[in-house]
Amino acid sequence: MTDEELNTALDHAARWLRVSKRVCVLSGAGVSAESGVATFRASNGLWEGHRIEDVASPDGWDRNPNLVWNFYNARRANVATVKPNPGHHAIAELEKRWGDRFTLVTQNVDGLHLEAGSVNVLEIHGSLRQTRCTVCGSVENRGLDPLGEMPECPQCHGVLRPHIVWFGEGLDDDIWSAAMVAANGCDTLLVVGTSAVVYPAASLVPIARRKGATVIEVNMTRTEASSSADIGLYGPSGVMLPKLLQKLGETVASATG
Ligand code: BV8
Ligand code: ZN
Repeated sequence: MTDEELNTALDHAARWLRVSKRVCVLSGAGVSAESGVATFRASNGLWEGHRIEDVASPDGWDRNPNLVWNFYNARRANVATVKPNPGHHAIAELEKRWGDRFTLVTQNVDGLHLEAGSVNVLEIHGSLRQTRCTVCGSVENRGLDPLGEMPECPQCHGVLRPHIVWFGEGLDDDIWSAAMVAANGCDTLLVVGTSAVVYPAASLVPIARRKGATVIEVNMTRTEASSSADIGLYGPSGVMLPKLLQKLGETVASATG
């Protein structure tokens, strides 16, 4: 995008946001990229030679739970060393403007939105910080300290698994219903840092659009969601979102100045 095209798109997005009553954000791995968290497609969907869909799946767990814990322990260790970036903070700032009329739906499991101060966050794919017991089902937040190989449930000594939605697993009904309510009810959907290829998360874009929401895409490149986007802000989300926030402030100032 030329500077002029970007400025026009930012003005357009800020003017629309200014009159929006309810805002929903759908975020993906791209929003954490500038924090140093690898995205899925940048690694061509591979981790140490394994297809992520093979490791992050019930079959992968049944085949080799140790390998799966190695995969998640490596990501937990990485996330423990990183911090939210200006893109996470800008989304937390946006939430402050709309309060309970703002919902962040994230596909990310790194918890960086929560660390940046976002409050109403739907972690539809779970969290690296949480484990679930495969026997008693207890879900615990264990932070990012090392859990070692094949951690056991303190209550019943059953094997713990990451409390993460794997490929081929259904999403939590209540969390997914809340995400759909947010997408159906918003008049602006910001789609940030996602390739929009994973379902049902990606379906939130057409769901919002069908209800007449304006879709603003923030990404480095065009994606599967681009054809549904009214406005595209193409550049790093850690740069684009703070610029959008600034424009929004200017819009407010100019409207009330
Ligand atoms: C289900 C947890 C049924 C794991 C994840 C064929 C066609 C369509 C669908 C399917 C199909 N075959 C199978 C399916 C269903 C499948 C699916 O969608 N597969 C895809 C791969 C085709 N979905 C499922 O299996 C779901 N479950 O359908 O179950 C069911 C129903 C009821 C009952 C029982 C069963 C479960 C999906 C959840 C899988 N778990 N995560 C983990 O994280 O370890 S998904 C995983 O992909 C991550 O959560 C990740 O967030 C997500 C999506 O990826 P993105 O976030 O978009 O990341 P990606 O790297 O792709 O893109 C990054 C983007 O950022 C890029 O666009 C890039 O340009 C941009 N970017 C980079 N840097 C920046 C940037 N943007 C801005 N700024 C930057 N600096
Ligand atoms: Zn247990």
